[in-house]
Amino acid sequence: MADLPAIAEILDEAARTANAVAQISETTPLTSDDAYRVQALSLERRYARGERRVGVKMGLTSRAKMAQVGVDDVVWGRLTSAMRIEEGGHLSRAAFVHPRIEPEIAFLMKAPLSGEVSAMEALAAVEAVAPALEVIDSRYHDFRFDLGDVIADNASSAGFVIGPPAPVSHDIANLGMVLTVNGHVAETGSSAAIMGHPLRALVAAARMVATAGEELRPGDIVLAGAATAAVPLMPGQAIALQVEGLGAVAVNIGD
Ligand code: OOG
Ligand code: MG
Repeated sequence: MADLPAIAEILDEAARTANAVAQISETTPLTSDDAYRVQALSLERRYARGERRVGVKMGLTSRAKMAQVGVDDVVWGRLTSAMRIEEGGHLSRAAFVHPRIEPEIAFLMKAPLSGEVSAMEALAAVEAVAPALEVIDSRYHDFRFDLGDVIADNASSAGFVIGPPAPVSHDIANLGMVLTVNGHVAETGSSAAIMGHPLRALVAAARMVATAGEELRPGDIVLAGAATAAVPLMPGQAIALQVEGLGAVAVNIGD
């Protein structure tokens, strides 16, 4: 029997101190179920330190992301209050192991959502949509992991920046997304790269949180997952994402 609380402590400490650790799978391959238990246990440690759960993130919802990390399954993780970065604000590179940034779409929830729901039901529970940046940071050496590793590591969650909210009447099916670093284009894509339509990521989020006995709650943020590969972060970078018709979101990287 794997010691799941001990693994949760290792990963939580790795995240808290920004020190990479060996892949758990090297010694203890985890089933997805056990890996989600580790994730829940590691989040309990964060909540005990005063962080609040503020939503969830979906990961590996685009082919570009699956190809970048070599894992082909959609995953989810929990977002906490400590991960929030103000729009246009700064983040410290030193607080992370090897952070990367991703262009995303965020849903802001106004009603509870959980279990098997249709796209229409999911949309009815959304207050607003927004351009978003996600900062990911694997707690494993070289950003390498298998499915169990990345689930246990809270799907590499590290930070997020939410841009100006837009009404849900806005069609988000196929919006151009341009990620720039210091004004130069780093990645371009479309919101359609996210499971064919970002709303499908919200439907998947409702289903996946339910398997953990949880729900999406009013006020929650749900990140749909990156439309393109992630870009490594370095001090001095000014990062911006422009989403066609939806607006822009930016963050600056400090030492
Ligand atoms: C896993 C998290 C992926 C996304 O948007 O696809 C993710 C990773 O790539 O480390 O956040
Ligand atoms: Mg992401």
